[in-house]
Amino acid sequence: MRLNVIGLGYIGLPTALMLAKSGLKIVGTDYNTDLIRTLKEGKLTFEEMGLNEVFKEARANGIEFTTEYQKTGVYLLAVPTPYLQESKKLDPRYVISAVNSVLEVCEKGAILIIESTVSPGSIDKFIRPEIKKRGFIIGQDIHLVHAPERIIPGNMIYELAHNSRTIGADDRKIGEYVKELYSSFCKAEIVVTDIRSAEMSKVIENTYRDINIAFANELAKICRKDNMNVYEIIRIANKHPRVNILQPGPGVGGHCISVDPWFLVGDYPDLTNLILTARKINDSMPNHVLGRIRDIMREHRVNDISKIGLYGLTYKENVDDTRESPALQLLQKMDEHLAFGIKVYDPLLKTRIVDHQFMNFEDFLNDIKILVIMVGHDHIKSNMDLIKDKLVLDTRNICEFEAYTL
Ligand code: SAJ
Repeated sequence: MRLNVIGLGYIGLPTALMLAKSGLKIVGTDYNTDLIRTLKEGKLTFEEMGLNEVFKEARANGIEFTTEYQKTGVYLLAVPTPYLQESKKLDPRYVISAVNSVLEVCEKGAILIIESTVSPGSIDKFIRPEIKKRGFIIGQDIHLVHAPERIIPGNMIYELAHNSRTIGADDRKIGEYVKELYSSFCKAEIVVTDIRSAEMSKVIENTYRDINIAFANELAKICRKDNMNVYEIIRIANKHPRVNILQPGPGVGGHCISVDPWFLVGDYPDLTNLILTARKINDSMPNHVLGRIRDIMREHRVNDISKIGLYGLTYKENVDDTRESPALQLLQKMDEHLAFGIKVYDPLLKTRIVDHQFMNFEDFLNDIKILVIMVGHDHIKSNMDLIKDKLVLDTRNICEFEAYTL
């Protein structure tokens, strides 16, 4: 039996590779011809700890890459599910289109596993009607499963093997069968439940983290007002056995935590005060950082924006993903206020994506007076000596010397 993984991005690719490494016959499909060509040439499309090793093993086990959907018994869909900017609701277009492409080729009795995160109720609302429209009987001709992913960029391979998983299925037997498939690489508990519970639990996991980070960010603002050390205060509070506050930062980026809560806000606008407020607090952080940069410029009479350098463009440490990154949000805000010329550097980015982006760390440092650490990459942690003499705004609390904080 072959399994066709559809969508070879940040989630689909590592999952396909882990399945292939475990000995299953895997075909990876993506409509992006460049991406497929790159994978066929034996090159990866993004960097991730341990991914290269798994790639080698999956290739040795015969994983195939193609732009064509395959005639197989099991499909695993990991396509993007963005949200619509205005309504904040899920934009189901990629997942609908992938489902239709599967329906054009699949065998009777095929299992369709949706891994992409969707807002609760989306499978009933968008996916079932597509299947019925084509005359398929759900539960007979097609079996539906929702198996939302849980892995964290930066530690994906480890987490694929060690995180507990949720399998939502209409039919318990199918759920158990899919559980078997996943247990080929997942050594942790795999819970079988219904589809709606799987949809909802995934979205609230990320929402919970968003709210917790928002609490930390609000505390940072309160502490700034009265000159208290937020990190010390959180460290002490977390000694309480039932308290676990996350860390404040320059904002929440990535394609998960800053997106999923909006699904709930979009669908339940009257019931999501806390969730919406948390989103607003986290979205306000790039502005807070701008305020802190202004404070430091005033204190040290620096008037020239080109004397300021932003370190880190990715949404968090040690990944090369810039989606919804706080640093990009900050640059956008500056742009809106016609404040151009701030310098930028990120060691994990191999190409230039913004103006005034340096590709060499030393050249970048030579040109600036104030350094704003937006991301705590290992690279900067091991180069503390080089930045000690700058005025440093450390939004990630990583400096070993005295620096300005949030
Ligand atoms: N952040 C903080 N303070 C913290 C932790 C994170 O400001 O204490 C920021 C990060 O810098 C980053 C953002 O939040 O900008 C999100 O980063 P993250 O590391 O918290 O999470 P993601 O987006 O990389 O991955 C999340 C994970 N979800 C949870 O931990 C509940 C991951 O397990 C999910 O699989 C992933 O979303 C997803 O794909 O949904």
